[in-house]
This record gives sequence, C-alpha cells and structure tokens, in this order.
Amino acid sequence: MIERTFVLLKPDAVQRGLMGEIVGRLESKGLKPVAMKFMRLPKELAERHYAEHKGKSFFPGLIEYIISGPVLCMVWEGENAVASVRTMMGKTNPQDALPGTIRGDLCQQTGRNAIHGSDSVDSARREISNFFNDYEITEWKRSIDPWFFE
Ligand code: IDP
Ligand code: MG
Repeated sequence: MIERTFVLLKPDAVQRGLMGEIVGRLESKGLKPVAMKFMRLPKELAERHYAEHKGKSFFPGLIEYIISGPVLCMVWEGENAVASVRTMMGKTNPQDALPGTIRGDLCQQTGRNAIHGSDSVDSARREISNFFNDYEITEWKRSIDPWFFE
C-alpha cells in the first residue's frame, strides 16, 4: 500500500550535519520526497505536534529541545512508508536501536535521537496537515519508479 509519512530531522541532526546522511538513506530506500521545509518551530506548533506527550515528565525538555534550533520537516511517500520509516529509525532509545537503523548507528540518548517519524497512518495524516498546506505537497512522477515498483 502506497502511504505518506511525516518525518522531522531534529535540531541535533541538523547541528551535527546529518541531514544529508539521513535524507540519503530515505532516498536510497526508494522512498520519494513530496515535501520539505527547513524552519525553527514556533513553540505552539511543537506543542501541538507532541500533544500526546503533554503532562509527561519529559515533555518540557522535549519541547525545549525541538525548538532549540532549526529542523527539517518532510513528507515521504512509498510502499508501507509509515512502518518502513519507523523500522529505519530504530527504537526510541538509541541504546535499544539495532545497528543499521538511524538511531542505532548515529545516536546516543533518547533525548537526542535525531529523527521523528509518524507512528500510524492516522498520525501521519494529522502531522502532515499540522506542518504543510496542500499546495506545499508536490505530486511528481519519478523516472526510476519502474525500478522500485513492478
Ligand atoms: P518516538 O519518537 O520513537 O515515536 P515517543 O515515545 O513518541 O518516541 O516520544 C517522542 C519523543 O520524545 C522521543 O523521540 C524523544 O525525543 C522524546 N522522549 C521520549 N521519552 C523520553 C525520555 O524518557 N526522556 C527524554 N526524551 C524522551
Ligand atoms: Mg512518537
């Protein structure tokens, strides 16, 4: 099933110069970018994005972290894209994330785990609409698609 998922490269990924590495992994997998935006999140948007965690002990620190510098907000499309990106990210705590995953290969701690990816198709829909207008999502045909999709 072709799906869309929302991916955000967090301030640590940007500061550490890992945008190219992570975008490269998603591209190589065959996922197709349909939206990208580099920005510093307004606090209100950060709190809306992480609303499910409001009230938890780590919430204030999470918001401070996510607004501490620019982030790269993206929408990626592909086969089973939501679960596929979650698998590529690895577990939330990088110490539990397997080698070969983004967090497993590149991160040390839960509070600096480099990447967000939607956890369900419903979350993806909600998150995409929080960050992007319809006209910012670009439908395009990729000439190599027949080499990814039979
Ligand atoms: P996920 O990013 O793998 O979906 P969630 O449980 O949804 O993980 O948590 C959202 C984000 O909140 C995590 O990626 C991480 O940045 C932060 N976070 C979660 N739990 C903790 C914690 O115990 N300490 C610090 N940060 C946390
Ligand atoms: Mg989550």
